[in-house]
Amino acid sequence: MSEENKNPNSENYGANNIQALEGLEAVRMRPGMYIGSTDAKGLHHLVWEVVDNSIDEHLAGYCTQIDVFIHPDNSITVKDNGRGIPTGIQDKLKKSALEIVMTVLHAGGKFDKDTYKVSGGLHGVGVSCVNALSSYLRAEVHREGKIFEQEYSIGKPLAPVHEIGISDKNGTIVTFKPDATIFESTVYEFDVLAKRLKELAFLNKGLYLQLTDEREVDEETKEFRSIKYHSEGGLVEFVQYLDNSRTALLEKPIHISGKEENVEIEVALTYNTGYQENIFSFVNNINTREGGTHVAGFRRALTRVFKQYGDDNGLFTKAKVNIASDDFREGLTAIVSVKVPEPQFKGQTKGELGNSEVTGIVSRAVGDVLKFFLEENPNQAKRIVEKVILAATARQAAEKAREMVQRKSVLTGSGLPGKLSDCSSKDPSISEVFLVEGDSAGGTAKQGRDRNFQAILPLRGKILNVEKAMEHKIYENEEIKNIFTALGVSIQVVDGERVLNMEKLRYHKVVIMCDADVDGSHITTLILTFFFRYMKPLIEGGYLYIAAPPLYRVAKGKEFRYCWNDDERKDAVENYSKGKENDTSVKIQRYKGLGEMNAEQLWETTMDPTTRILRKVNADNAIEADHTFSMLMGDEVPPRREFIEENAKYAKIDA
Ligand code: 0RA
Repeated sequence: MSEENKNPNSENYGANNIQALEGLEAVRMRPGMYIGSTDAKGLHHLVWEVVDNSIDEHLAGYCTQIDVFIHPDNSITVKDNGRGIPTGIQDKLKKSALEIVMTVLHAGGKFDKDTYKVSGGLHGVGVSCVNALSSYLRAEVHREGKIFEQEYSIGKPLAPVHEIGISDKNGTIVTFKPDATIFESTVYEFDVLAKRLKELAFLNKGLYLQLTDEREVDEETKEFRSIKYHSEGGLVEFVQYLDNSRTALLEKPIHISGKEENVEIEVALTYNTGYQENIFSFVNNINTREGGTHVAGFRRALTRVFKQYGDDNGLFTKAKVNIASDDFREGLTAIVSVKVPEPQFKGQTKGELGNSEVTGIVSRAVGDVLKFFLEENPNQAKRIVEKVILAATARQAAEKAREMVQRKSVLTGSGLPGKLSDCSSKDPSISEVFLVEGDSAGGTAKQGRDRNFQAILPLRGKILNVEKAMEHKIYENEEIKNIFTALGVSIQVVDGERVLNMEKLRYHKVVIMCDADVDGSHITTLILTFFFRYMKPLIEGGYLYIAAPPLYRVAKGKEFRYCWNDDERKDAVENYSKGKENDTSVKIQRYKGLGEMNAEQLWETTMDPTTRILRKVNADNAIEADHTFSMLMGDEVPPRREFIEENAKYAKIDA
């Protein structure tokens, strides 16, 4: 780009570049086609559509700060200090470029191949879609010393673009209110927005991001709830953050950056003493959950360079084990981020990069730096190689242990664990299994259940912490073996990778049922960690749930009510005492554990599909989930308890 073009005041960008393509009516007719869905996900997607444009301004070198506001009525403002959307009159349509960007589909206007775009990436449909799906939108542009404004309703301008003042700054401020007739829910979640903004801060080092929630005022400071994100270290800080409760094997993460054929590469990687592989990948700031050619290139380089290094130094022959490529990735945490001018996305959820040229480019860049690192840092190299050898040994032990479990379950006929009280139904789609904490609660659940479709599997006390255990230990653990065989799933090795075979899954609802106290939350988290690490497809399939037993029973005489939180309890007490203070005939029973309920109570509060509350577990944000589980179950103890208690309160009710 020439210097002249970089001047935000120049009209060189040319309002002419913006093409008119499609009407916004189509977007309102079929919103799902454009933003994926009209549920909470689609609602939040609107924010990313606008923020992505601001990020593009950052990538182009103009924007240093992005502020997002959630207003009390759940409208949103995104403010940036980029160049500002051009406002000049476009020759062809005889309209302001701003109006065209806001009202014409795919008129982002930035068809410059030298710059990378986030917008127009995965779902990228442009800000005009946000406009079409908003009952009200206002765009304010600071550019060329002036302030311009235009307002819209369901995508239609209420007046032409006009000047409303002067300004010595550049930037764009977009405020929109999602159309309540289109979205199932119009309530924004602070945490959802915060998580992605945090990720964007790591991915775009130097950029300042801030989220302010005007719906919530801090009681002490009297200020709005607000959070700021900024990272100078970028991806290096990102992997350090991900591994902050694990024990590092390297002094600091290895950082790789390079550019070839217009593809920009940035990678940060480190090793920890744990057993998990955590590679997260991005293309133009978009999380590629299914990986793709960039991840393939990264893995290829890792295997090639370490194998060469081990062979050259005779390290593997000495150890007398066969090394598989998996072994090079045990305890690895890495972020692979590429910027590709014209990314092709494929795969089920379009979360996989397809551009084949990227594999070689990433592989070369990563290989060169890694090779250099190993040569320069023999001590750290040795630590990694030792870890790889350990991984290979453990993998072979795990394969044996797994075979044993899986073969045994075939040999013993039905193969079902003795502890399982199965249901009569053999139809997985209507069958449920409750994983219950402790034998005694298990007994109550067994009495209380509807045996037609509800099975009970009691689990003894604390189950193994899989975050800290080696894989073979997991298959040797009695409780975990029972879970595998009861559910009817198995782990198989396909092309050297472990995959979960769910073809014979026996229940479409797997419900974790633990006490409603801190210990119970801890056990729930242990079980969740196990599912997250070893049965993720079960979570992704939407089969995993958490039961919510009530916390209180408030009674007066023969009348009573169950309460799931303090507000409900207060309501119930007020109701029964009818304003009378200290009414001693109102009795509050606090349930500390499932054991305090009898079978009938457990059924009506927690197991009866018509009255119970089940929370569906989802793994939407794998990055955040990984960090959470490593924090809860990993090496550093202190942050845990607090976190569990905090999150017990905020857990979402889904089903
Ligand atoms: C069209 C062209 C240019 C920038 C933008 C749109 C733009 C859109 C948004 C949406 C939110 N913030 C934004 N910032 C910029 C290029 C501008 C130029 O070449 O001067």
